[in-house]
Amino acid sequence: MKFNSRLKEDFDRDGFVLVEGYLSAGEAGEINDNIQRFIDEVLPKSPDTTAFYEDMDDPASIKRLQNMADLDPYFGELFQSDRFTELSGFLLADEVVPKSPQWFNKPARVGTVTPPHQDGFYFMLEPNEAITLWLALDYIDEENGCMRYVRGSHRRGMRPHRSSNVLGFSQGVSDYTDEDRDREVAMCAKPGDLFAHHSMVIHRADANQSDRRRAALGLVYFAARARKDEEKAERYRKELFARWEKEGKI
Ligand SMILES: O=C(O)CCC(=O)C(=O)O
Repeated sequence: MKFNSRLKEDFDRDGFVLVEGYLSAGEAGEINDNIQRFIDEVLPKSPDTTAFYEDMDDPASIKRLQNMADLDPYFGELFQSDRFTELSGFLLADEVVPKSPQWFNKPARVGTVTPPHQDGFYFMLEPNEAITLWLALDYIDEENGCMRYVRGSHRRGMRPHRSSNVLGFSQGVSDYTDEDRDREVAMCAKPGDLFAHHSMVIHRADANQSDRRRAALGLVYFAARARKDEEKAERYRKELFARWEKEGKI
């Protein structure tokens, strides 16, 4: 597949890029139908850790589905398809290793915030080179919790994170400032639009205050040159925490 070099320039400069209409509305609709099938048929037979809920007593309040590629061939194939691996490879300038697809939902009215974070904090890669393709499955705007990216933050290193009390996002940037807020770009989307974001870019989303659902599929790919070195990552993590503690940031 041939991609526009402008796309890569924007991604490298900003840490994220929007590709409008990457899938058609019909294709996004097919994914939505398969999410519903997964919820109705696969989820009841899957481990409890497959879904997180806003309210444990309300099965309609699912906020996250994970391990979908392992549990269902439709999502396995979608995730591995050239359509997504080639775009990820182009933007990361490398071969890519598919990691995991997740469904991110903010149910109407009850969907809670996504705290500001860098995905790379969870990934622990050396170098920290990975991408998330975030595929909008609904009309998404400021009212139902659109994504907000801090432009260029992927070039300014790993920020201190501390535990957030948001289920599903255990860590959030602990020193999020007005300067970060000033650099935020609120990104609206329609079904089929795709955001590609780098593992080091800070992003967050508000709660869903609307009567509409806000759902997206997040597909994560690691660059082949990125290694998950558990020992090194753990050492690095300890050093970071010691430094942040000294600086009074956590
Ligand atoms: O959908 C959201 O609110 C958050 C998704 C996210 O943090 C991610 O895809 O990295």
